[in-house]
Amino acid sequence: MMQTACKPKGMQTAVQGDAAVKAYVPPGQYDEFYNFVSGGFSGQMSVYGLPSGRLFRVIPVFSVDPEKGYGYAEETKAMLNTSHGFVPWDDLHHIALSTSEGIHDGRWAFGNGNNTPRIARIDLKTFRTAEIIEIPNSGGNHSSPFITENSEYVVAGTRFSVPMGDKLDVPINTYKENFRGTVSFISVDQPTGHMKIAFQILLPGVNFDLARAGKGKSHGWFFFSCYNSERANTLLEVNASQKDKDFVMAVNWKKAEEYLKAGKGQKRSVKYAHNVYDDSKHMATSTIENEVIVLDPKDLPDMVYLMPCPKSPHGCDTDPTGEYIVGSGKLAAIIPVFSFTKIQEAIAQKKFDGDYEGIPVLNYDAVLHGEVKKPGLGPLHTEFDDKGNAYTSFFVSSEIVKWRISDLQVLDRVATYYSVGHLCVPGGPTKKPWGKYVIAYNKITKDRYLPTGPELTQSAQLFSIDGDKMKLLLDFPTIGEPHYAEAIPAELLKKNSTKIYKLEENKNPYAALGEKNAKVERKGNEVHVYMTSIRSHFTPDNIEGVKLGDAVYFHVTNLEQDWDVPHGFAVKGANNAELLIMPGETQTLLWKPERVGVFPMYCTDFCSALHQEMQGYIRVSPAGSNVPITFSTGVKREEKVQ
Ligand code: K7E
Ligand code: CUA
Repeated sequence: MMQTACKPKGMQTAVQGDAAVKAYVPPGQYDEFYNFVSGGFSGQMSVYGLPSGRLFRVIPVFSVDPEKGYGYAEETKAMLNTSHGFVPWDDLHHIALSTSEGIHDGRWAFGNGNNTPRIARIDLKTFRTAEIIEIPNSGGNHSSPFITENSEYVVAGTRFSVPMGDKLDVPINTYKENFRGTVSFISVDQPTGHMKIAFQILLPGVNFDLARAGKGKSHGWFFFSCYNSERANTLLEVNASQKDKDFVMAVNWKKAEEYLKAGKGQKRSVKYAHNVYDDSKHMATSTIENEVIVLDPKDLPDMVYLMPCPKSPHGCDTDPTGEYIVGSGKLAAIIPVFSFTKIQEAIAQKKFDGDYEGIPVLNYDAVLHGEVKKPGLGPLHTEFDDKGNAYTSFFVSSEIVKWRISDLQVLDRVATYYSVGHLCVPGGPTKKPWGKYVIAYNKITKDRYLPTGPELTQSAQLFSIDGDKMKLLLDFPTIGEPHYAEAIPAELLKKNSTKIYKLEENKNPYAALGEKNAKVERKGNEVHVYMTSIRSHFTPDNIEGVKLGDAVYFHVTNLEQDWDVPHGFAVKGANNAELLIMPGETQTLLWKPERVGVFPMYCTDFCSALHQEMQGYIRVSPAGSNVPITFSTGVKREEKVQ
C-alpha cells in the first residue's frame, strides 16, 4: 500500500503514499497540537498547528511589533526596558513550556533573550508576554530557559563569561583571572507565575551552552553543558577546541536551596529590570532591581560537580525517566549518555579525577551509561518518545537519528533538508512525551521552496514517529529563525483561551468605559484623548484645539465584548506604529504632530461592513493659536477648562 518514492538518497523528496493524509487537516478542523516555535533573531515566538504546519500567531516577546503596537503603545514600552534602557530587539533561542510533575500543564511558555540577557513568560491564556526579567552577571543568555519539574525554577546559564562586581574595566586578556560565569535560578510563583531571581551560582569562566533539569529520580538536579573549558578569549573556533573533553555540569539545586536558607549566599549589587504586564490595567511597569544573592561552590561543597564530555558539548538532554543525561559534543564522533544512578554512586565513592577551578571532576567511565557509536556527524540535540527511544539531530550529516536508550543501538535515520539544528517531539523534554511526530528545525533551506531573492524562507519538516521508521510528512515554512520549539496537545490549551477582556474589569487609568466617558483634556502641552471604538465609529472623531509642540496621547478603549473584534487605530504622520486593541482593552498611542493641518485618523483592522467609514480628523493649529479644545462625534462638546 505504501509506496516509497524511488529517488537516489540525498536527492529524495521521499514522501510516503499516505503522508499527505497524515499531515492534512481539512478546512474548518482543528490541529492536534500547538507548536510554539522560537523566532531566533526575530525576537518573537510563533505558533503553528501540527500536523498541518499552519501559522496561527506571532507572539511579540523581545522585539517591537508594529503590527500589534507592541513596544510602540505607551502601555507596552516598559516591557522592553532593561538596565541598558529600552532594547527593542533580542534573539529568542529557546522555549520552555511549564510543567507540573514533569508533564505539560499549559500555563506558560518561557523564552530567553540571548543578547541582552532576559527571560520572558508568556501567558498561554492570552498568548501574550506577561513578564520579562533581566539577568544580571550574565554576558549572553543562551543556556536558558529551562525549567524544573514543577516549574519551581526557570534556569539561565550565561554563554559569555564576563567581569563582574566592581572590577569591570579590565584588559580582555586577563580573562582567566577576571572573567566568571553564572547560572541563575529564577523562582516562579505558583499560581501567578511571577518570576524572581532566587539565587545565582558563581562559576569558572567557561561558556554555558544548554541545560536540562533532572526529573523523576533526578528531580533536584540540573545539568548544563559547557564549552571553552580552555577559557579562551579570542578565536574560540580554534582555542576553545583544544581539549579532548569539556564538561557537563551537574548542580544539586536542592543543596543550593539549603545553603540559601542557611544564609550562605552573598549579596551582590547589580542592576536589572523586572517588567510585568498587568492584565487588568492593560499596562506594563518596569522596576529596576539592585541586588542578587550569589552562592560560590568554592565555599559550599556538594553543590556542583563536573563530568567530562567529549568535545565541545552542545545539547544536554535528560530522558523522560530522569535516569539518563545525553551530552552531544559538536565535534565528537560518539554520543555519551550519563547515568544519574552512577553519578550518585561516583559522588558517594568520591570517584574524582581531580578538580577544575576547585570544582570536583567526576571520572568519565564511572558516570557513563555508555556511548552511542557512529551515530552521525555533529550531534546537537536530543528529544525522546514514550517508548524508550531518543532522536538526535545532526547538523553536519543533516539527519535525525533514532536510537534506543537501553542498549544505545541506532535504529533508524532520516535525512533533513538541510542541516537540522533543534528538533522537537511533542512533550519530548517532559516526563510524558506525547510522541507521534518529530519536527526538524532546519538551518538551511536552499532549493526547498520558490526562490525569494538572497533570503529564503526558514523551514521546518514534520516526520511521523509512530511506526518503526521515521517518515517525512510535510515541509512548512517558518518565520524568523525557527530555533527551538515545543509542542503541546491542543486540548490542554484551547479550552483556556481568553476571548475578550471584560470591560467591567478594565482598570486602565485612561480607559473610557462607554462613549459618554469619551473626552479630550489638555494638561499643559499634553493633550489626552480618551477615545472609544465600536463598530463603526470612534468617539470622538473630530478633535480641534491641538497646537504644534503638543504631545497627543490617544487612549483608545475598544468597547466591543465579542470574540475576534479588534479595532485598530492610526493617525497620519505619526512616528509610531498603529494600535491594535482587543475587545475590552485600552491602549495608548503617543503622537507629536510636527506640522499644522488637519490629519486623518482611522481604524486599521477590517472590523465591519462600515469599517471604511470608521475614521475621523484631528486639527493641529500653530503654537500660539487660541483655538479651544473641542471634540465630537456628531454633536460638538466643549472641554471644561481645568
Ligand atoms: Cu543548538 Cu542556540 Cu539551541 Cu542553535 S543552540 S541549534
Ligand atoms: Cu474598526 Cu475597522
